[in-house]
Amino acid sequence: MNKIRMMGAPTDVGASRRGASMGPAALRVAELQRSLQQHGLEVIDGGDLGGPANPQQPPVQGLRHLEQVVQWNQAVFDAVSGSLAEGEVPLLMGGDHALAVGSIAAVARHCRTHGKDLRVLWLDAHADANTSQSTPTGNIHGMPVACLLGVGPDALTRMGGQTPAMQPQQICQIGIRSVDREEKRHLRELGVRVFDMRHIDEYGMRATMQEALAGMEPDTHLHVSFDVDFLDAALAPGVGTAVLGGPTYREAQLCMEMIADTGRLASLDVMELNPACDVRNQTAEVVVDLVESLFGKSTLIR
Ligand code: HAR
Ligand code: MN
Ligand code: MN
Ligand code: MN
Repeated sequence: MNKIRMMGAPTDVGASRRGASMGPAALRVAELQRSLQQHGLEVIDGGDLGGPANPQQPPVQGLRHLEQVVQWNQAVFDAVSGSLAEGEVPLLMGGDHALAVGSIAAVARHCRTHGKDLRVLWLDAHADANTSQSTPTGNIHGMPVACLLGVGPDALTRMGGQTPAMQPQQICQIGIRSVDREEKRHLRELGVRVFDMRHIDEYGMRATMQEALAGMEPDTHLHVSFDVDFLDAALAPGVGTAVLGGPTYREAQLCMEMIADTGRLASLDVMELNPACDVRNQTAEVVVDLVESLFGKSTLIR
């Protein structure tokens, strides 16, 4: 595994509930860096990116804080691009999930210029495929998947230089259990592969992940966008939009371990951790534990 570079994006401008801006600090308190280093990984903490404050304004034409979301995404895009160019594995610590636009646009551009096959795994309770028309909240953290597939405000859809940044076949969603009505139609039209909780209930996490990870090539760059609310709300209360009925601790571990086993993980987002909603930083600790597995903890002791 190449050198991992942690980078914090302490903002919640894409959400309406405040607190995801404290996510990077909570991950550092839970010793993310040292925990990964314990497994022999080379990890540096590049500190936090900068951006505008949260103005706490209502949405304008279905979009809350578009200007601030764009500025933060530009900072993320530049930092992730720089890290990939150095041959590193960027580990983005959110911050709200709207920042996945900058992160994944950078990864997609890197893959285009290096002839790599991009695959994105979107671990989330939500599909994040709303538009300014379909959104019930105006919160842009409910829109990054649509933006990456070319539907959304120009400043976000054009972030990586090519629109759309990726094709629907390149993304696969897991753990989904909260989708808005119009968003559902939109997902179907786009043709995004969704392994929702019903699928995991019926087939189990093992078969689900086997399907989701099938067809990996030697030149595949696997990006994982991990929204912490993917996890069951009882296990991970420290998120702004918790949803019951998510993966248990063991199911989440297996998910991470199977990703690690592919040996293709090359960039990661850890998003939506909200210490203001947490209890004694327990969610951050669970996340650190899972991220260790994602980078091969259990493989090392096998
Ligand atoms: N679908 C809802 C909306 O668009 C909530 C989605 C945002 N929540 C997240 N993203 N944490 O995964 O407002
Ligand atoms: Mn999300
Ligand atoms: Mn979510
Ligand atoms: Mn790469």
